[in-house]
Amino acid sequence: MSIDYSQKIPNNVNLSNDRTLQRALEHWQPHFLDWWREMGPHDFASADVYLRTATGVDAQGWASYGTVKMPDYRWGIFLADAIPERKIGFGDSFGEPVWQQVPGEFRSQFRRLIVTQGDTEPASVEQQHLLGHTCPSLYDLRNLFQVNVEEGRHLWAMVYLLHAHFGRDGREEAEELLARHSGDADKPRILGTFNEPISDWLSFFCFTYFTDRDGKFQLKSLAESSFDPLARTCRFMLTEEAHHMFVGETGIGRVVRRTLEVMKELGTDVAQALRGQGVIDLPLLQRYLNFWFSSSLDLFGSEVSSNAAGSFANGIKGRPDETTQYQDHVCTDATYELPTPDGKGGVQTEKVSLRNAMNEVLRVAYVRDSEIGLKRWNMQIQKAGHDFRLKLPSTRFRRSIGAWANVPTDLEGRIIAREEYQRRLPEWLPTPADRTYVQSLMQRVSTPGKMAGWIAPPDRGINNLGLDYEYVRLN
Ligand code: BYC
Repeated sequence: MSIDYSQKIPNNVNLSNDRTLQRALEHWQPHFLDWWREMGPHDFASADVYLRTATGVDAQGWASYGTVKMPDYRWGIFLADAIPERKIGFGDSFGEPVWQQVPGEFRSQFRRLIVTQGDTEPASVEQQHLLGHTCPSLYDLRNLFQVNVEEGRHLWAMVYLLHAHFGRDGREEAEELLARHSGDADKPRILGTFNEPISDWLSFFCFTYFTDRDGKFQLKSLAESSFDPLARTCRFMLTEEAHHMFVGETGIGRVVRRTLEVMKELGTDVAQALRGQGVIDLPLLQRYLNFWFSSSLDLFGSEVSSNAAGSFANGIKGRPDETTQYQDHVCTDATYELPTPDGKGGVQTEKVSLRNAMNEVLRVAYVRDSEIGLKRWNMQIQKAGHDFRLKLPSTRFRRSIGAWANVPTDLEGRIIAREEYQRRLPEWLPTPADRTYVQSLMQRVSTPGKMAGWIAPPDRGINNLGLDYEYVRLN
């Protein structure tokens, strides 16, 4: 179904046929806009931004480009087309018809997942609130804003489900999604990573590479859900998510390219010399990768989780690509072997039910996917003739959730003494001096076609436009 843009809330869910729901969402809309003005991109309300907006939900017609002021962006409710006769793809009700309404017995589980998903979307916009002031180019500024408005739309996607399917509780949860704030001492966002500040663009690129990739895997597993409106919503969100990860992967790739250029010019890889020329030395980049990767790993939850088992059994949340990637969709007898700390400084192998290990199954798929960018960046480094290689730390490193939470390990995942861990952290994570240095590079570049000195230009512009196009008119 095509998207109706003539309505106050653009949608392809026939909102005008359900006056009660329409009124409830129209009541929430000004609250959302107030939140956007206060917590969204700071100071850019009057800027003209070259943005894409969804016009249809099919593969071809979903993006149309044009210049928009962000507060006028057409946030709306877009579900991917229904798959006729769709059947439940996993769990105890495998093969039965999917649900158009939430079954009463699973209501609170669904609500919890939808709220958790919804909470991350505005959280990320809040984290990036001030970033526009220090953009390395207008191209990057536009990409930041594209990501921000789409995260805003993803919030709409979850709020629609809450309003349409969870009655009064859902409406209250929708208000709460605007009341919690990233990093707030009293009312923080639900998941840890979404309370980390993103005050520099290196963090932004790491976040869009690693944390948006968690989004990809969580959305893929919710896209398998037996609750069809949730599945359809997530399928459409995934098309938008791909661009966010592109921003991260190419952003880090451009940082690497620029650093390699200066390493060649100077004939050195000495950090101090490179910092003298205003670029990001590769060990510093590695420390940022360690920080954001380890933080994002926690977003998958515990390795052994009865919540995850329940979600799988009840058809609420499947595995990414459940239908195409797996033979056994019920997993009643299957087991999974997990390496866990034995409490005596060693590692043991625990055999658990596969259903209980679903969070870990997702995490393993995520780690594999995260390797792809590293291969590309390392290829650049190798081609430039350097031995240095970027590497993902072990999934045991610096964990706060799950079996490895608070177990001191090195980057290879070897358990070490806590004292050694504390002493060596400055080798592994950004130091205050690293952060100060990166912050010192964050100066706004807003001349069309110009780039900050710490990042190479992208290979191409947006939608076949040149790099010197004025992607944001600052007015
Ligand atoms: N921080 O059984 P457990 C995205 C809580 S990113 C704090 O281990 P479970 C995006 C958990 O909530 C994708 N708390 O795990 C990216 C539970 O608390 P309650 C976001 C945590 O429940 C960039 C307790 O610990 N989507 O879209 O199986 C920009 C025990 O939980 C954390 C989703 O996450 C943590 N890291 O699964 C914008 C999908 N981890 O309820 C957007 C929806 C766990 O007992 N969420 N806890 O008080 C889920 O599927 C699940 O809630 C989780 C955890 C995967 C998060």
